[in-house]
Amino acid sequence: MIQESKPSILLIYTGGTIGMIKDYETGVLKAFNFKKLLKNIPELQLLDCKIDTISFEEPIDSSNIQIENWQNIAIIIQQNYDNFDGFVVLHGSDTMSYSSSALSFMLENLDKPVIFTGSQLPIGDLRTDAKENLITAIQLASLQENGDPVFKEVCLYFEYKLYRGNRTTKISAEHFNAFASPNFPELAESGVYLKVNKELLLKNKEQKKLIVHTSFDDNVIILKLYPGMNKMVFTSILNTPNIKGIVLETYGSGNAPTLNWFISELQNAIKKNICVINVTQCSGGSVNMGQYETSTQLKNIGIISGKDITSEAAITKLMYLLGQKLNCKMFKTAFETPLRGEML
Ligand code: ASN
Repeated sequence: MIQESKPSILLIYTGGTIGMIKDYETGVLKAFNFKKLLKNIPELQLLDCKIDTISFEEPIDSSNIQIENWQNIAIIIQQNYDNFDGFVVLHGSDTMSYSSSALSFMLENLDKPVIFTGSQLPIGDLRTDAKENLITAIQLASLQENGDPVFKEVCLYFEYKLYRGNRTTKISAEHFNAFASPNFPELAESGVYLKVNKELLLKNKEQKKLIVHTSFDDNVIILKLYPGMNKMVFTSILNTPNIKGIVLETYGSGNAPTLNWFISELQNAIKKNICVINVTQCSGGSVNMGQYETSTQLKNIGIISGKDITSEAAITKLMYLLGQKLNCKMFKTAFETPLRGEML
């Protein structure tokens, strides 16, 4: 009889509340060495998989996350890709949606799960949400069908739900249910059974080889419109030295002021090859330029539609595509095309 080997999972610890401890002098939560903490979670021994861990040399609060950290995670996955069946990235919740979006663009042709998780309370806390998040994330990363991983994309698991990472946004600083995926249903739900919505999953049908893109361009900005924004402020932001891309958070279905100075400043930016992406500041729904008079000019001057993308996915996709050095026309087509299931 052939013995099926257990799935092997690599836990990548970057930091975040999950592994923090309280500094009793100041009362402040600080990142801690996770390998030591892992020894205190006996439940992990009971899981039907082999687990290895790797930790950032200096774990960080995710508010300190930088492009170099994303590159570091991508390289760890690349270097260990053939030796593991799945990857669980332990990460602070504050910027987890940005990081899971960034990694989704960095990892092309993924055919293994990369699941981000973390917690709202440290794993050592009596009422912690960390254990459930960690254990179920590992179980989901180990799920296989005929020896093939079920999830072949970058996901985010939190409070009983597995989401497509680049569709998520953090919605609460205090609820255990801290994330939402307003424009895309969850990929799986954990109850008495693990219920997987198979029809929603990304597939690597042609079984192409993993490509890791680590070149990101950080000459970008997210600019949220608000009534009362004056010309000086708007113009100076658009003229930031070296700026190459702007995610413009507009109203409703992609609407903005029709003021002459506003439109002509945007037009000047586009003439200077600055890519301007229209995303909605609503938490759900899509940009639809041309639906209202207040978005028609934006469409006509060549603003790129972010459709139903989140701001987190838009800014990371922008950094990724600028890193690919596409010409302006190709850039627009590429941005408006779903690359990793991040938009319609
Ligand atoms: N500040 C923490 C972080 O993002 C919050 C958390 O993990 N819940 O690293």
